[in-house]
Amino acid sequence: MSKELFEAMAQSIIDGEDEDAVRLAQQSIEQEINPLDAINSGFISGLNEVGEQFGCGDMFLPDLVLAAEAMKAAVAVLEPELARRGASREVLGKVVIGTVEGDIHDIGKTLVATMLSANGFEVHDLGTNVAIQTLIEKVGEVNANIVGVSALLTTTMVKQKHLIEALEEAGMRAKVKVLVGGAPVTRSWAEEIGADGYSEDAIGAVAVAKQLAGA
Ligand code: B1M
Repeated sequence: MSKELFEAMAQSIIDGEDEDAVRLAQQSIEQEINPLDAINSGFISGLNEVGEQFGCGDMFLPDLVLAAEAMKAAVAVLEPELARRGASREVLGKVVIGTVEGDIHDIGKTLVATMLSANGFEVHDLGTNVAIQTLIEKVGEVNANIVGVSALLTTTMVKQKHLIEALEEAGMRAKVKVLVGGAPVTRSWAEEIGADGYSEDAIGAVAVAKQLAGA
């Protein structure tokens, strides 16, 4: 019974059908299925499948965006139930994330934030056009392990470097790992500016974040 429900959950994400995802999440609550199992064995399987197909070029950006939205809708239904049961998911680490100042692109950053959240990170998404000082203050406030910064413009990627310099100046560099990404960002850029992690996509960002958090 659960197996069929989990398969339907995965399929709702692959199809990007947020109404189906919400209905199936509600159904799992009615059937008293552990919401952790619904997320991990059901919905995340679908999101991982979409990520893989996107990586191979078999699915495209609109599919990815719809899948991410369906995933968010399902998790929103399940999270109150998780809290009610006092069964909060194991938190792998705390991540503060945002798109750098001067840059309003948010589709990729939001995908990364959703994937991190879906995979067990506590994510504080500050949105787009985020000032370095705002990122640093949030890192201190929530005691984040990782700060993730996205940049989509060649003119704004330098802000990733400025963040690392500002963390050094604030004496916080040793306390937080810096993860960078975005279309113009490369591994060699990440190495050049002294970032701790780089990923070219959202699926890879989860793997890198797990490494950085020692999870
Ligand atoms: Co803009 N834009 N845009 N744009 N835009 C680009 C980036 C551009 C390459 C288009 C082009 O000219 N070919 C170009 C930049 C050129 C350059 O810098 N060399 C460009 C430009 C010039 C501009 C404006 C300046 C245009 C103008 O106004 N004259 C302007 C800038 C505004 C600003 O930010 N100040 C602008 C505006 C916009 C829109 C608002 C219209 C819109 C954004 C809407 C939104 O985000 N809500 C937009 C869009 C949609 C694009 C393109 C077409 C698509 C970006 C996107 O969402 N990709 C883009 C061209 C392109 O990339 N093909 C372009 C899909 C997304 C899933 O990928 O964001 O790369 P991406 O994220 C990936 C990875 O990069 C990685 O994982 C994600 C998922 O796999 N990743 C991370 C991302 N962040 C990560 C963080 C991590 C790890 C991995 O760790 C923290």
